[in-house]
Amino acid sequence: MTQKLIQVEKLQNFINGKWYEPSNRLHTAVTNPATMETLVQVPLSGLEDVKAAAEAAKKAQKNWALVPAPQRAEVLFRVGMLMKERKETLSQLLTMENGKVIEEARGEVQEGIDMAFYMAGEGRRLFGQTTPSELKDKFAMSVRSPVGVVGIITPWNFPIAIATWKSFPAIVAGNAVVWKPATETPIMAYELAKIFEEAGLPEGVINVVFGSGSTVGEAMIDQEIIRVISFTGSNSVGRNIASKCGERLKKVSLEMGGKNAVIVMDDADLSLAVEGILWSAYGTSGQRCTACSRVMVHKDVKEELEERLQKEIAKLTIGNGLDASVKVGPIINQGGLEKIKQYMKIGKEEGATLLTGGFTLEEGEHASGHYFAPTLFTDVAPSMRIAKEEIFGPVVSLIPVESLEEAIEINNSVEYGLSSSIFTRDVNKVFTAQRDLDTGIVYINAGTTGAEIHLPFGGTKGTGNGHRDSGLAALDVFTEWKSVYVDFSGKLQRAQIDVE
Ligand code: UN1
Repeated sequence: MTQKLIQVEKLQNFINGKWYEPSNRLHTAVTNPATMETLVQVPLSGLEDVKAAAEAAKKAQKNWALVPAPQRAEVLFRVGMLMKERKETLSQLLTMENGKVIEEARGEVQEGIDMAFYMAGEGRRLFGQTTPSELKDKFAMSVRSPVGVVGIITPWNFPIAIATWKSFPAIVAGNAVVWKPATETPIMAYELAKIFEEAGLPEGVINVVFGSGSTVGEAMIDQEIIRVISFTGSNSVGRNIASKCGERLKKVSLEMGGKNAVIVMDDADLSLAVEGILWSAYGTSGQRCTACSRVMVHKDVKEELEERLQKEIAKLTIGNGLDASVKVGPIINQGGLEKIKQYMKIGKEEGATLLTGGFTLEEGEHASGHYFAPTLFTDVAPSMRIAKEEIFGPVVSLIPVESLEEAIEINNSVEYGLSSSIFTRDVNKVFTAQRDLDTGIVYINAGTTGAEIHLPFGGTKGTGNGHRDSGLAALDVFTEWKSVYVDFSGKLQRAQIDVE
């Protein structure tokens, strides 16, 4: 299957509408995390390639911004149609490079298709505002104007969806893009670049430079031409990007993880809660920013929830995501696996009770690949590191609570604020929770994952810096507000002075 789906051995950068070897000729291997087989070689580009991409973007952006937005949008409609036609191939490739199970890969590709049609529709809106002027015979309006050249840095855990969340609004708004995809998952970037090319996006409007964060990412920040950096990834990298962009007065939009909790009250539909926890905690092997990694459970239903979760976890099949019966795929790489193993030690040392899981799978079909068993700790105290830090694996901590107020306080006590959820049948608790949970996304009677693309995606505190991906909010990252005053009085009117 691999041979059939991947047609090239070495990926190339996509700059100014052409495919180039990186100028330093360096590459590294991309590995399927389920099998450890090499899929393709990805460039490890350098400064020269980033410069070339930024220059190409600058040149292309001038003309692209003059193309009427509804026509810019037509390209996105074609991109959406091509993605739809290739949905199955893209999904299989995504499973091969990322490891997520095929059903979830299809879901992710669908997210990208949805974003294409949503943002294409925006080409006929891109609404501004008209505002009455203080003065006679004067007209005032504010319009969205493209920022110019934007840089996007996308992660391996949602390599195609997050790329669409960032590049589509940037493109429809009249910007040109320099894009650094994660080196773990470059095939999605290669496929999307080919789709842009076939859809007729003018050369230079999107440029893909493969390589490491420390070289390509840093070089992007250093380019004066690039006026915005939109990043999704780890908190530590995000903070570094923010301070570098801060020094350079560069706009930066950050999306950095979570420690997302499900609250289960004593009046909850427990079967639904179990389903919600399983899906949002162990789906994608817990490698979502939105993954559930804490459950605050009311003490009256704690034992029952523990039993039911253990029973259902035992049924989860772990393996290669291309097998449709598999529910939990591999961990992205050895580094990710080591981090999860480290937290097993920490959890035990801190005194949490391990109910199930806590080990790697290395025998038989799991002999090659990075597999970790779905794990459940209980009697976890909110102060423990496993209850506070992002593990990015299939690990859940059950924290017993006595009231909704206590659950909300614990929810809000962590550094992150991306997603949260509550299972309850009490309408008063529902409204209290949606108001008081300090996260950018709140679910009622559903798990912590499953954000839809036409709503803002992002979070509070250590999750971000106040910006949002997706939804209309994404346009705020990639546009500047321009206030335009048209005086048709034929004389010089002085604002604030000639107001009589
Ligand atoms: C992420 O993990 O960074 O809401 C993105 C969700 C998906 C997107 C997750 N729609 O879980």
